[in-house]
Amino acid sequence: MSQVYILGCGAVGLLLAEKLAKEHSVTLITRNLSYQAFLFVQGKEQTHLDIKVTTLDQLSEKIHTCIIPVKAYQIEQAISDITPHLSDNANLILSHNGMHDLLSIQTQLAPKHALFFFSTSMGGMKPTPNSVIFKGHGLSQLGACNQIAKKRLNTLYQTWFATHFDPIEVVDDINLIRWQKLCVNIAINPLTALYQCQNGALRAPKYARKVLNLLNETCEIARLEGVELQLSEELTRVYHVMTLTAKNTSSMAQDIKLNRRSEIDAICGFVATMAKRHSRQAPQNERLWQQIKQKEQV
Ligand code: KPL
Repeated sequence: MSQVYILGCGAVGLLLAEKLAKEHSVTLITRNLSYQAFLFVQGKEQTHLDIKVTTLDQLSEKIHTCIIPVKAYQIEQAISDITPHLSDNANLILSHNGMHDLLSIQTQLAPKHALFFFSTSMGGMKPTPNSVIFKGHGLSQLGACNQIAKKRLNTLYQTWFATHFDPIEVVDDINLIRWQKLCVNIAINPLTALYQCQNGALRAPKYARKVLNLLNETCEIARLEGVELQLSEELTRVYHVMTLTAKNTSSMAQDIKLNRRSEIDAICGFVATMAKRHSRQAPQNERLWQQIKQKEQV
């Protein structure tokens, strides 16, 4: 049994906690101790998560493995909060939607800190702050973001992810999986947020042109960034995720419904900004970015 910490208690954090606690000792690091017990709901079954809960102030030992499944706009803060508590050779696993500058994170880490990225489209919904409803397996991918992580990737995968995360893929090219996940989030999140529908509803023919145009544009901008995505493969992946998570309400649809800040800046906003950097335009992403920003302000 190994020890893993999870920073934050969002839907993905709680879904990961449930899987990892089957074999390991899991500690959730929360802002305060308002909630000591967390519930996992699947179909008609409810179980209490077999985990410990603590705060950063109460941490009594250095952390060796920490998963950081926070929103894209919370990453900087999360990294600066956690780094003083890490052991010299800690493993950090980021898991978020959208794009974030990995170099700016890397500069805050010690030389032997390994940085990984875990991408998942596993579905979860939080009806209350201390419960999560499991909504579908989705696809997961794991990759290394720095040299030291490349050396530890296989061991990290075997220790934490090999058993309970099927289907999961270990990938060599971290940039590729970040762009692939971005394509999934671009095709699903903003449209489900605007139309307040479940992921599976986007498979209807009336959305097909929008999905195709968005992905086509995203593949073009990825190419300018040196990442070769095949439109047909991204379309297949996106429709596969829509099917695997058909009954799920995307995180952005939930954020907009509950008047919370969304991750649109790191999703469509990222593509539109990259396009400008190359003196190009990305009107499909730009339009959705602005539409969701307006909704955030309502
Ligand atoms: O990542 C997701 C999210 O909701 O943020 C998807 C893949 C759309 C699954 O719901």
